[in-house]
Amino acid sequence: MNGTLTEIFATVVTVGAIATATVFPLSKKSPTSSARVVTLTGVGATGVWTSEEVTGANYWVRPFSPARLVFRVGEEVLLRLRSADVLHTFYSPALGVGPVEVHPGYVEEVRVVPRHEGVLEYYCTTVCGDPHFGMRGEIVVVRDGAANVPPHREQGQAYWEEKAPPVGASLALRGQWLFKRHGCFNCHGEGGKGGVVNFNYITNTIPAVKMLARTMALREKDDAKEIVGLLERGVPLTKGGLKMSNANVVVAKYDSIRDVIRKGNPPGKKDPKGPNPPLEMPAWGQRLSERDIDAVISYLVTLYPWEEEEQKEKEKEKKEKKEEKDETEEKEEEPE
Ligand code: HEC
Ligand SMILES: [Cu+2]
Repeated sequence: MNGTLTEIFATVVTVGAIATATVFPLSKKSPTSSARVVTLTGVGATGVWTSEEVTGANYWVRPFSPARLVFRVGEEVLLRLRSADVLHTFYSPALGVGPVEVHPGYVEEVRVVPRHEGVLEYYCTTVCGDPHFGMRGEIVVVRDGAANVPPHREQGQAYWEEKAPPVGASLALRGQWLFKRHGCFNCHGEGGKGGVVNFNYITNTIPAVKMLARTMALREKDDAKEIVGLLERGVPLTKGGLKMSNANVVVAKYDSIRDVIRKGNPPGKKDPKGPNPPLEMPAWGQRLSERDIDAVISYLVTLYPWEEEEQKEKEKEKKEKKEEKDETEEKEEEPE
């Protein structure tokens, strides 16, 4: 596999238009003298795009650090995309590039001229192995003459090597491990807290799955406990088997959530004419057993912040009551 790296030759890609950058189709004679050449190599083994040189000799020897790219507004950059191992897809809708398939042994070239300052994310969008879901990076675009502040990106932990909990651990604990092990947190945030931006996605950020209890129509902590207990014992959830009064709704929601996890779900677009959001809920049916899917659901249901939400609810009620009172007082003051 590494031998192919010595036979690299260029291909030409023409990519479509653009949000913040201009992309030129390439002539065979590239690069032009003015463009700055930036090479990004996809490394599937550790899930990074790196600007270090990857060769057959060093591929197995050390991990490569994620690229820290800074472009300047108006600067012409020739992006050279390579793969060190397997097929990757480079996609940066924020930069107006891709998806571009990057096969090992080939170089894909894309010319970009950033038009605005900002932080532009890029991804691999072909599932290229367990580390795939951490395979993303940022390009910081700065004004010409601005200080060179590269993005600060920690080398991600090797989440796919996370040790499984001991035999006999609870189902929810297994779910917590699976959430980490399969890199779900890369899209849903640590502890499922959400906030991960998805370009041109209908709600801008990916759902906070720690709120799954609410999505499942669970109304109180005891309902959540009941569900987690039944799943732990492997009792199939049926509306007849649940104590809660809205059991039929809960069971329907549970079934549809299982389906989303099994089969995935394409993300809705905010602007229908815009690019596809880069982060898409994958189908896990091949990689998670039915029991594992229950494990993940158990874990997510235990994350719901009941006390916090109750407090918020109370404050909301108080505020509403106060507003009502103020309104009636105002009316009384009004002269007839
Ligand atoms: C590449 C990003 C990505 C990864 C990795 C990912 N998800 Fe998702 N997930 C999404 C997106 C985007 C959605 C919303 C899809 C939509 O708009 O319907 C979603 C939706 C969901 C939902 C439904 C949430 C709701 O409120 O309706 C659940 C549950 C879920 N994911 C669980 C998981 C689990 C468990 C894993 C890991 C095994 C995982 N996801 C990995 C992107 C991801
Ligand atoms: Cu990938």
